[in-house]
Amino acid sequence: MVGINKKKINVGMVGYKFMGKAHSHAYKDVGMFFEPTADVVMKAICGRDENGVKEAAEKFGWESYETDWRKMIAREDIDFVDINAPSDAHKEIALAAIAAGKHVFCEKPLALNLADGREMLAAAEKAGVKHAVCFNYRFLPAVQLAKQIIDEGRLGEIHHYRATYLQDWLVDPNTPLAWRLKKEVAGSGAHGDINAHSIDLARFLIGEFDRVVGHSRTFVKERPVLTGSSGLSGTGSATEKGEVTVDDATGFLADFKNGAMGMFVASRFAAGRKNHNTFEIHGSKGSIRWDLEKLNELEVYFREDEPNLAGFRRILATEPTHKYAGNWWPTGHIIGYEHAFVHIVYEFVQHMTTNSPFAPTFLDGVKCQEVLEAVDLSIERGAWVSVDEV
Ligand code: SOE
Repeated sequence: MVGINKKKINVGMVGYKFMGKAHSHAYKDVGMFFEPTADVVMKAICGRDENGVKEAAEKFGWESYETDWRKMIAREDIDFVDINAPSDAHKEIALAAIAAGKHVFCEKPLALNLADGREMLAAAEKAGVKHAVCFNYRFLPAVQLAKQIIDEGRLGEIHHYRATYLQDWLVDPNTPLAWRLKKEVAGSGAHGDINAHSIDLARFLIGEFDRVVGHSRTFVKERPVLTGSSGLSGTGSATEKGEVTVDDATGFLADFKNGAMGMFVASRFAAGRKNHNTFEIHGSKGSIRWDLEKLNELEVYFREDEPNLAGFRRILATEPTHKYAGNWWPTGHIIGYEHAFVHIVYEFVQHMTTNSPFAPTFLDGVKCQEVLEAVDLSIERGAWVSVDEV
């Protein structure tokens, strides 16, 4: 609840497109459904195009706007900086915010590459500011339940971890060359954008990676040059084409430090799959399966069940006992994609204001980047690569 005498924490946000909207929504909702120790004040939103950022400020409910992020960071009324601009901007903005003593909330992947991510982590740790990477899917009630089941040992020893993150927005060769298809802006393609989520979920749920081996494809090597952006892709030129410099799909095998075997596939060419983020885990005592497209549900199988009654059961994670669920609606009144952002914002506000434990930090961003780069190296070498090597 917004309280008259409650402490305030002021956010300045860089970026106002897809993630900018998701984050703005989270800042608006967090005080209505949760009781953070400080009210988040949406102080300033920043973007290069004045008309665009002004319109976003009005529509999303920001108090002011800036067209220069340096100016926004320098403002004394900004306590923390939210970075959801394209990936090539993360490092410069984060380092400037950290140097100004501001806390940082950064979209994933943390950086264009591992070296940059490590630099960001070192700077944040040295300055003693709080830092977060927006791996939002950890914060869904069903995913939290999966973590609880595993931590309680109910799956026993983990044997298999299988993750898919499948989209199809590039299967049309005329989909234009958006920033996500340029290595210098995005770092990598499906790998850094969506395998990054699967890697983070795997680390969250079952622990660290040991070694990896991957393969990757760019199915369409040239696409129409972007003429206007909207949503993920935008509109393209009828005549001019440009080179795609990232992967369309990357898959890899993994061994985990706990002995589990992993399989991961990320693709933007999986016709019919829109945002199919799944994991399935098999242990000595049972299995669990989750799918973002049914995000409130967790399928669970326990081997100890009576044989004639055993089978996968579907748990609807909307009970007040399921983490975060009780803050929303009565049982069975499901939540959606945007709510995970509210939950991560809530946890980060608590972390900034009360020093409560928090993850994922820049350290998790770096750990994820290590796995991403180990996979890239394995593709280059055509051999397994130990994650400790990168
Ligand atoms: C685009 O592929 C994208 O929006 C990702 O960038 C997000 O992180 C993911 O949650 C959904 O897909």
